[in-house]
Amino acid sequence: MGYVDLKYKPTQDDLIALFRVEPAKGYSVKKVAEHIAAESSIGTWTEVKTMKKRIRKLGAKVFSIKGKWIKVAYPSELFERGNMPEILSSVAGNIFGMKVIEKLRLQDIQWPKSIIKSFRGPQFGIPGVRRILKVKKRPLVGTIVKPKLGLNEKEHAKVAYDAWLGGCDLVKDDENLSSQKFNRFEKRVVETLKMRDKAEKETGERKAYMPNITAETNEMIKRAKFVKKNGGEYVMVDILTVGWSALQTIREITEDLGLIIHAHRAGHAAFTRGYHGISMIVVADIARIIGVDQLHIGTVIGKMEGKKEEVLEIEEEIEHEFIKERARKLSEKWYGLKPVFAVCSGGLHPGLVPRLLKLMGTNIIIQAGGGIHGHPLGTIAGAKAMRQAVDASLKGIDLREYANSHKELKLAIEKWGVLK
Ligand code: CAP
Ligand code: MG
Repeated sequence: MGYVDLKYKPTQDDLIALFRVEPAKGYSVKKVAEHIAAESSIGTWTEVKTMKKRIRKLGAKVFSIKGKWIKVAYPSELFERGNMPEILSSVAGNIFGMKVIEKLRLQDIQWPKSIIKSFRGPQFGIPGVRRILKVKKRPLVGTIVKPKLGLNEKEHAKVAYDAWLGGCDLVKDDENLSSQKFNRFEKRVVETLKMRDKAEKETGERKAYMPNITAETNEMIKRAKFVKKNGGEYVMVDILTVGWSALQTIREITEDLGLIIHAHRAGHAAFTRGYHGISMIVVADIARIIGVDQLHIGTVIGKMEGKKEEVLEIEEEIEHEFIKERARKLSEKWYGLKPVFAVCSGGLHPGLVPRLLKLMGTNIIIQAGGGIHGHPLGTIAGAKAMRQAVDASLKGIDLREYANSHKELKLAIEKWGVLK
């Protein structure tokens, strides 16, 4: 059955996938495109006698082949509304394992309104988070409690308190901290929220704690309810290790509980790097559609890989209402989905702030773990130095000059330098 139809014009209601294809030896891109469209919609490796005329209409259509890049249109009735796992089992399932493919990368998806509207989308997004934290315009400053594992609940809470005292708006658990023997979830939440309240009173600023609820789904529901009961406003979830189905459940629960979702992407680089896998753009799409409020997207200049063009594309994908079509990028309409806060984190320190803001703009969350707790004078000074770096950048003052009258920043720059 022909799945390649270069004359096909996709309808508004089709889901469109953009793939980069490296065929196995002896196969053309066109031949492989045929296999991809078949296997990800209604076909298999051979014609079947059970096929019916009406079913053929459901077949995916390859409507564009340009070099290694193909576009495939899927009738949206192939997909169950509100069921992200099933959608991905189709467009991001068996096809990666087919022998006819050397490498395959799912680069982007254009989602039809009927599918987008079958999910909740972000409850708060950027405007809601800014309203709750009472920070209108400047970038939010956050930290991750370090060492990432090993502190007990009270030590954890004290590090958080110092970070808030020094000027952090947000403090999060690290991605691999859940409820270990040395730091139980419930006790940590109670102790850390107590410190949050203390820091709010002493600074007069809103402060927020993002406890990591990553666990088996029923356990995550319990932990989210515990956070709410104890006056928390956020949950943090490692969205890839918990899985899309669990994230959908957490989004349902947070709707009733009114909790902000901070999405960590630990594990993404197992399949978002290089030419075989799924791009971070697609991960960002899915996260926004299901409805996270904040998402780690990279820093370009920190310790994690992520080229400038890609990180900026991810920021555009999660913040804008319309995305224009361009090379290696499908257009997108988000039909009113709230913008998701871009979280820039990983290897950051005060000396990188000016360049980061120049690259990413100021409507972001800047997170520094080592870059705060590694400050020569400790956490409070580290948080102060981050805020001083943000203030200097927003005022357009050179960091080294600003450091002359801000000792915490001066010490940070002496230790880690400044990226012009
Ligand atoms: C950063 C971090 C974050 C990374 C994740 C870490 O700590 O807590 O998990 O930012 O990377 O554990 O590395 P540092 P990404 O500030 O000490 O580097 O945001 O790219 O997903
Ligand atoms: Mg971490």
